[in-house]
Amino acid sequence: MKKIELYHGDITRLEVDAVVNAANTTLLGGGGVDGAIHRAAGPQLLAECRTLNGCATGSAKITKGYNLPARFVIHTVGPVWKGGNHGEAEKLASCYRWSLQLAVGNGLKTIAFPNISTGVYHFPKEQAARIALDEVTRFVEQHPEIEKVIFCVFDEENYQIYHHLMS
Ligand code: AR6
Repeated sequence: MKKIELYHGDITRLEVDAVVNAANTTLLGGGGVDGAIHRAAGPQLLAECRTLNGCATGSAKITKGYNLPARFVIHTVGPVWKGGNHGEAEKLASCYRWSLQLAVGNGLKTIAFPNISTGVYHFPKEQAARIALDEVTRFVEQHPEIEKVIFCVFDEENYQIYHHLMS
């Protein structure tokens, strides 16, 4: 069975141990996938996020999933694209690694990622997809306890990129 899957749709619908949120350093909500996750999880998610004191770019923190079908939310903060010479690639790779490390540390086996930084943070989509696939592939090879990683793509452009890279 393949451990890495592609799903085209809304991450808030996925029944997994954890969905990853593409948050900002405040962890206090925003637009895009962050807004969708907070709306679907309900106000208790924001209440728990307020206790976390934010999160650094490239790092991740975990909360419960509240009204989501997912049991947990892993909030990570992707880099804002500033042309590519500001450590953006390494910071994006770090988001995927930290999120997976948190999942393993909490005994979670199934995890879904959105396309971190490729919305309002403007990271080039194909480069971001290659980084995401490289990091996740390497991690699951080294951590057999992870059973499934889903790349949840929402927009058509990301879907075409992932479909091509994964086939
Ligand atoms: N399910 C899955 N993916 C989604 C959904 C959804 N419901 N909605 C959007 N996407 P973005 P960023 C995809 O802008 O670039 C927020 O305001 C979307 O198609 O959500 O990391 C935060 O608070 C895109 O491919 O996140 C931060 O301030 C991907 O999610 C900032 O945006 C990421 O787009 C983070 O920016």
